[in-house]
Amino acid sequence: MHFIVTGGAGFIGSHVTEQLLSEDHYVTVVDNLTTGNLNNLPEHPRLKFLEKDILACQPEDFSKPIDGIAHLAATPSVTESWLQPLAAHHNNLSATIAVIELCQALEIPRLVFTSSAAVYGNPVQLPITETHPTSPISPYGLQKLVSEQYASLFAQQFGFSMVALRLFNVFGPRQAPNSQYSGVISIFVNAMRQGLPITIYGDGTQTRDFVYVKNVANAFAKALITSLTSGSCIVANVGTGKSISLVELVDILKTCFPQWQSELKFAPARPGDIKDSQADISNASTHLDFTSQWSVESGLQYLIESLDPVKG
Ligand code: UD2
Repeated sequence: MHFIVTGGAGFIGSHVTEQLLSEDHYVTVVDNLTTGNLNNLPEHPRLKFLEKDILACQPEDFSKPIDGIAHLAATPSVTESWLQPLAAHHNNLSATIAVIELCQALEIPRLVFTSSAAVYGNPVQLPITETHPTSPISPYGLQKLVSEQYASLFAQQFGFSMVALRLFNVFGPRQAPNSQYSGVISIFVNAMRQGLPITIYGDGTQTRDFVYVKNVANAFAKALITSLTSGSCIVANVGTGKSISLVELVDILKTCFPQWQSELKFAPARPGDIKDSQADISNASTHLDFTSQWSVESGLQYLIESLDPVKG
């Protein structure tokens, strides 16, 4: 089959691309390389790369037939969405509408949209099912929620099928640790391997459902190929179904970095930080035959093995 992956040179998109290639599919990656990097992609005879913003793409840019599109191109940052709301709106919501137009023009039967646990806002019950109230507390969460609604509306009207995957806390190789708002695992792993201190914001009892990126790539592949009737829409959480606290995370990381002797600092909780998060993944299991194959521990092991040795 032939799939388009938008944002396919990014952290999660490049793993989705690899997964699809490993399943013998043809992949066209579209990426404007703002945050993506060509080094994230393998050279592969079944992979085509188009350096372009998805908002500038025309149907003529692609060769038909296309069996599905996985839309991962976005500004995946809550902070950015507060600082530059219009730019984030453009990249997160308008870009989704551009993808919907491509689905119509190119008669693409399946759209898999990258949504986020951010659509739920502050959880009122755990684990979080897809019927949990949606009440975003950031422009980013709102843009993801409205994108889902656009995709669902157009899928029903024009007869393509849509799967929205609400990702929880994804981690793994190629996740950039370069800002204080990067994923906490990328920040902690980066610091610990260099023997640097780490900081927990809050008391460390906050919990998250950390999901290894290969689990997520699997969910995308299944969402692209699973049999669905035209016009149908599925919304599914993608996590492990288990959560751990930051203190527990640090304990696991200490076993991965036994030589780490630096300081564990505590600082005030970040404003807007949610306390607990844990996915109920029964919808993904029922509709997409999804299972979380890699635990946090095994994912961390793969992540650490994938890193180049620290220089110096
Ligand atoms: C995640 C998503 C975010 C949004 C949100 C919705 C990531 C990277 N971010 O934010 O896009 O979907 O969920 O709820 O997946 N922390 C520390 N020390 C550090 C860095 C972080 O203690 O150096 C804490 C942070 O305050 C938070 C926890 O670690 O309590 C997880 O932080 P995160 O930025 O990895 O993810 P989160 O859940 O805030």
